[in-house]
Amino acid sequence: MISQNPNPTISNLSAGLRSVHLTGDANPGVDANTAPNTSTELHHQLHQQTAHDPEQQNRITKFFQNQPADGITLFSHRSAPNGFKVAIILSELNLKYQTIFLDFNNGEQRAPEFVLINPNARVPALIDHGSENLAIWESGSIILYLVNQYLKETGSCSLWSGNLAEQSQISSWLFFQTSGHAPMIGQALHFRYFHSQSVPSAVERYTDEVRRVYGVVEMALAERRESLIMELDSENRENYSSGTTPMTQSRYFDYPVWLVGDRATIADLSFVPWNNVVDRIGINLKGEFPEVYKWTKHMMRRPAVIRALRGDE
Ligand SMILES: N[C@@H](CCC(=O)N[C@@H](CS)C(=O)NCC(=O)O)C(=O)O
Repeated sequence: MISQNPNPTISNLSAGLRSVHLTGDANPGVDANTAPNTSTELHHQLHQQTAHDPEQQNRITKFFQNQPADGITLFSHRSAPNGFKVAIILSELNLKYQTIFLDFNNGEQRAPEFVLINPNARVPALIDHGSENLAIWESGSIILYLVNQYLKETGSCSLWSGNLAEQSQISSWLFFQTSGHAPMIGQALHFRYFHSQSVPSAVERYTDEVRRVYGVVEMALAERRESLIMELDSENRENYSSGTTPMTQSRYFDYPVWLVGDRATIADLSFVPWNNVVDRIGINLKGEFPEVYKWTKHMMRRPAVIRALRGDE
């Protein structure tokens, strides 16, 4: 059950993007030669890789020994776009939650208690304490849980839909974001900034793939724009159709358009934190993907998005 939580933030650790291994192996200490054969060995290895600072390890252990009776805990990281993706949805739904920002430098994401709730040892993960400490991992799955629960409890959810056909349209974009958009930017960042060797072909391959993904989104938004202008700017419709007046002159040219329906949904909002860092791989949204740029700007102006990106709960 989703409910209000008065607890304050537990931690405010900051590590910065340079310390984030966006794309490294989930368990970098486990290689093919030393891979464990049994769950006991695996458990032992995970213990070995946990925080070197005992106080920090205590922090995670203590939390799991004495979990809140109600409310939501989000496990995130100060520089993790996938964590902010979930924070944006929590904030948009106006849910009370606390964030534990894990310290990757100290291996907190591999603390045994954390790995029990997220076998992939990454953020985000979320615990719904009011639902018998139900633990959910993978950003897309967490987002779907939150909107479905909200819909069930309140009877409507503008970020989602009660209609199966619309749900499937929204899910298509959400899955495209989590499987195509985020990982490709993650890989491009990795090969540009963190990889041990310079591999220009990998930088090029992943940056091109991000551009391809943005091309898909740009095309979809441009189609929505055209339909919107044709519908709302009816007195100029003929001129737009014949090409005598460019659509850029329409007063609806900067009007918000959305991937599904006529409102922002989780399909749109899931893209925000990654759009926010894409300039670091040399992509200029404003110049290269103008509809994506306008769409991102509209979302970045939403008070709930501003709160979430600031780290306010
Ligand atoms: N598919 C996962 C990706 C999670 C992920 O890669 N998280 C990164 C931060 S954005 C992480 O936890 N990295 C820590 C590490 O690699 O150890 C999701 O969408 O939740």
